Amino acid sequence: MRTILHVDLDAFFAAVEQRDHPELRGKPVAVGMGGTGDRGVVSAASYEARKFGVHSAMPIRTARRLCPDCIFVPVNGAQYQRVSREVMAILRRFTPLVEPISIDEAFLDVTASERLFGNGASIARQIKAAIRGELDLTASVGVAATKLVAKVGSDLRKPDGLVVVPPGEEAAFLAPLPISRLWGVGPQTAAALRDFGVTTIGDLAAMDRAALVRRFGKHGATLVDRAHGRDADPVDDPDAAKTIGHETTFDVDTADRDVLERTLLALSEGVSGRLRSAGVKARTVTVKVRDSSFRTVTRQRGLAVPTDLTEPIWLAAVELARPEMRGRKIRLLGVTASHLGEREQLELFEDVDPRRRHVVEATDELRRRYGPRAVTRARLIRSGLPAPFERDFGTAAERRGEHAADVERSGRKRPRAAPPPAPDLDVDIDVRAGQPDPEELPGDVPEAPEQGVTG
Ligand code: TTP
Ligand code: MG
Ligand code: MG
Repeated sequence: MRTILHVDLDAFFAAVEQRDHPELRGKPVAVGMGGTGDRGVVSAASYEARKFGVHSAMPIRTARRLCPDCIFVPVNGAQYQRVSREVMAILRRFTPLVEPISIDEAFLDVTASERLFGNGASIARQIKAAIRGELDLTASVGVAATKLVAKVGSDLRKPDGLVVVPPGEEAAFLAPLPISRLWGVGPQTAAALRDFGVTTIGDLAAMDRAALVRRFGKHGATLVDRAHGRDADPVDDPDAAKTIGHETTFDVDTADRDVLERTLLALSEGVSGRLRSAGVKARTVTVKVRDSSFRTVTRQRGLAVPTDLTEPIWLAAVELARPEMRGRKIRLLGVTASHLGEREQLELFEDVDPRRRHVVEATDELRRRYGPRAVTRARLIRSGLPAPFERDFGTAAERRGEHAADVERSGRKRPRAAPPPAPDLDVDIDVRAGQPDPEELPGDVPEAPEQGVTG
């Protein structure tokens, strides 16, 4: 039995602004992305502003209408990053097992710290006191035996909340809450569940597991587990060697450059998706090439800009692999990302086109809900190549340095075999139909994969 805390700062950006500018304290404040003019969007709203219905992601124009007295201030990203590091430093005093999941929140596994600092509830109170005393900010904390329940708990009594769910009481704690509180239940899943008469987490927990699996596939079983508060996901050990990799062995060794480069694309897609779901970016790409004589070469290089997108990883992989593949029949290819950066919302402040990121994240969400094959890159459709994700999101085995063994053992990636039968909710959406692929780099893509779609 573990003791896990989820800590999340209250109205983070707005609270930092109120702290740094005392004239804003006690007032309705909205921090605006893209400027504070009518074209901007609210990043964070102080709790005073929320009383008027102002919230994150709302157009500033709307916020101004709902709350004419609101004070709009521009985003100061560098300052929030600085404060975020100070928060994380406080958390690390209580355990080395701190897994930041965004700029203002983290999971902590304090199981081994309880003898030193007291039980989970006591550690939570000490953390809240330190954040208040040293940083003049408030945080809400959930304490439970699983990440899932701790996260629901921290959100329940905001601001300045503390919710402790004793072991064994997870299901009873979750039961009265609406299903939208559960991880992995977006608006569409919620609507589909309503067709079954499910509105609370308790309704979901009482559902027939087999019926949910018929309707939602494997995700259905996960949903039932989560509704009971069961979630085996451990807090990530920041000291563990971290890499995220995919590799595949061909059924028949091949020298076909088109197939090889498409395979690198599918592998890069899988790697980038898992980087995003882990909230990290990579600075190094490694390829592994094994030919028919079992000669195995690995080559690696750094990236100019850390990334969690497919194309930069793929371009690096192709560049590294090409000289090793030329004139050889290839048996195995692998792509691994390493030197992973901090799990912070770096993307809030970088200059990747937000529309591009938006589409990438929407695609991730579809895959999360409907399975790995729900969205397939146009260049991979009917190519018979492996789906980019054939494993569960968030599986951390590779990051513990077990990836080679793990993939070898599974032996299930068969690039030339027919794709597995689609689950009933599976739809192949050509993300490029009618619009440019937002993840595509203009003009700079290796040429082969556009041609000769097989199968
Ligand atoms: P959250 O923790 O989701 O929100 P919050 O801290 O503002 O409020 P709460 O008390 O409910 O936790 O997000 C942390 C920060 O991330 C938030 O202060 C601003 C930023 N952010 C955005 O820029 N856009 C968004 O859509 C969201 C949700 C957050
Ligand atoms: Mg917050
Ligand atoms: Mg947060």
